[in-house]
Amino acid sequence: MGKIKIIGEPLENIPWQEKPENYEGVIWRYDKNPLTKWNPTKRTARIFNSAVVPFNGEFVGVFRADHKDGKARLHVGWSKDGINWKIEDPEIIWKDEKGNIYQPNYAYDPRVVKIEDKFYITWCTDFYGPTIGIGYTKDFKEFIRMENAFLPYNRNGVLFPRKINGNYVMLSRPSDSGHTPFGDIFLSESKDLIYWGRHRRVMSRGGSGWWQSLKIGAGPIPIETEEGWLLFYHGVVLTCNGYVYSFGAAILDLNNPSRVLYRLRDYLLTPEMEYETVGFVPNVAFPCATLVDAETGRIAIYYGSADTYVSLAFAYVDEVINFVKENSEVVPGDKDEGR
Ligand code: BMA
Repeated sequence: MGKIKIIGEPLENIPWQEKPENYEGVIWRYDKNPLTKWNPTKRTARIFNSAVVPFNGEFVGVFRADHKDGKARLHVGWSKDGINWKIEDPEIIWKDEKGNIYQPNYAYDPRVVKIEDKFYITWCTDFYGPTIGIGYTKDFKEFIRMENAFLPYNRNGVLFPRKINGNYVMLSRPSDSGHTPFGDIFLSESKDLIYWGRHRRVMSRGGSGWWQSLKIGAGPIPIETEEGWLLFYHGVVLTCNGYVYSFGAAILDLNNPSRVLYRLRDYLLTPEMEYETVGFVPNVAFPCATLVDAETGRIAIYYGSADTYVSLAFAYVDEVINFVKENSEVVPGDKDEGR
């Protein structure tokens, strides 16, 4: 049993592999990565940056699937073990709350979270440029799309798994219409998931760690722990060969998550393996989901690799939190409320 507790449900069948012997890091990769291959379904070329949740004793996911026309769309996938996935070939069809088709032009980098009786999905959608789309499902068969959460341009919309002080809370990363060469993580609140306000800056790029010097963006749904919200996030550095995406972690205040308590100076995982360094976009490790077992403190992290594959890594919550605390460097202003 981990010393620092996750506040949440047990997940006995969490996909899991023990840490390799003599391994020094706090995150280790699944030794049979990647979980998906090139051309995984008839109409899709690559499936990566995707989100999974427990469902009826098994697992379901919303997958980012780039079709053979090069455009990103969302597909549902099913799995008994969280490792072997059967991904549907047709994309998700969205309807609005009146039942009319409301299909995004493109859709990518989904996150999924269960709040009360619904699974909410946020993704990067086309609204005269990229911004945050939001919708929900109860059964992963019918999908209701709500009004777009934010104005363009924005990406990496990530909901907290419960209301905080009576409001829904969403992290996001204001951006530009292209391959944004800047970016900090902000937070917005809402009473109804329609009207958003009380915007705060959570954390900014930079610090002495170059891996997060260009931009940062929230990754999976934050994990509630006794020590605060554990947030895995991606950080980007610009090299002579383009952007390199790594990921790290931060701990946010439980009652006021715009305050960063601790934040890693060094990355947790950076592209090293061939399935991370070689692919459609080389050198990308982009986490979008975790499964957590509150009983044992186990965390399974799903991350997109090289914009080509879904990959999996593992960690124990107490090891990650202790590592973040021991190697923390909070960038000026991150500890503040940010208003
Ligand atoms: C970002 C997003 C991600 C992608 C990354 C690297 O802007 O589009 O989906 O993984 O670039 O290409």
